[in-house]
Amino acid sequence: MLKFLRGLPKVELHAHLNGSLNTDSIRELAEKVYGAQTADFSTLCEQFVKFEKGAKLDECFEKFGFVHKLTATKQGLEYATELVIRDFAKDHVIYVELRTTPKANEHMSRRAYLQTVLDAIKSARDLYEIRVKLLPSINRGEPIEVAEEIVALAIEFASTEPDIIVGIDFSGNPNQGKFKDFMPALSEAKKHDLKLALHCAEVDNPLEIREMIKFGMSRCGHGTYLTESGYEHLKEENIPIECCLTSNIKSGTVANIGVHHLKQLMEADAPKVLCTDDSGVFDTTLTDEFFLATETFGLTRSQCIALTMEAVEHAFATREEKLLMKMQIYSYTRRQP
Ligand code: 6MZ
Repeated sequence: MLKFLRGLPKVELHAHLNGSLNTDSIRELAEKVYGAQTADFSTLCEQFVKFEKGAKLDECFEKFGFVHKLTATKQGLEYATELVIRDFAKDHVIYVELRTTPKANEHMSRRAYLQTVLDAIKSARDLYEIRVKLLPSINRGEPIEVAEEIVALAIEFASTEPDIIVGIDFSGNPNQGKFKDFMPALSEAKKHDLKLALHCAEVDNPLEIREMIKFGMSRCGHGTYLTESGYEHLKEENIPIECCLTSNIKSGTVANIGVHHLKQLMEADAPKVLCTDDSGVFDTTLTDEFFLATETFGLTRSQCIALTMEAVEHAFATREEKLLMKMQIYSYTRRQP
């Protein structure tokens, strides 16, 4: 099964750029861009992927600071983007939607950040067999004005790069900020035909969950704390839940893998996609996530193929791109014993 899953052409729809650098790539990045590494750095890397049992979601967010230091320069960000794309391609991911919050610092403006990631995506297209799209992220822990700037940049960049910039992600620590405050910025993005991928119900916040469902979205990130009626509504609207198994377990938002809502979604034949979230921070790959699903819920090969096809269906890709991906998957499965 593992061999089959490794080779299976997969589609990744929920991957945060700075969370997707695995430890080896972090080392590579640090060595290439910042010179030889010290023993202290290796210890830091080990701590990066270490999660104590019962870790809290807040602790995950502290981990990103480590990578953010490495991607704070144009050169670091550019190389990190290439490494992330390379690592997904290595795992036979044929399509990835990366999401990232443009950050401003002494080296870069938010515009320069976005341009750097965009340029790195364009260069990587010639190097790896993978299609890459980009969703600029709004970090809910930051001020509304920053969200407005990010949406304005996304709209502007999407007008020249509509093949790459396809939507907006709403993420960040769900214990910070209020969704309601970001609604005008998100409405603006929607008005300009950008798709919305919202982190929704990652924590138990019934009022906010209701607001988000009413507001609408193209895809729902995590959906852990949705109520029955929430699940039913998403199913009726054909809105998939981006299920990130390892992320949910390690960050403690789902008690154990046996009770993960993927099972419920499979049984209800509701829309869902398997994703990694932060393959670096959570030390996983999309193959690992599929394998975990097969081991835990007894998914068959056909169910895994159906899941990867479902991801194609929910990708923010064109009809032609979807057709090509389906053909690739079909051709792989036909060659299997
Ligand atoms: C919510 C998350 C997340 O943007 O610097 N991020 N937001 N829930 C999660 N579940 C664990 N995992 C990552 O990538 C890292 C950023 O993505 C968001 C956080 O804002 C984090 O700082 P970028 O590329």
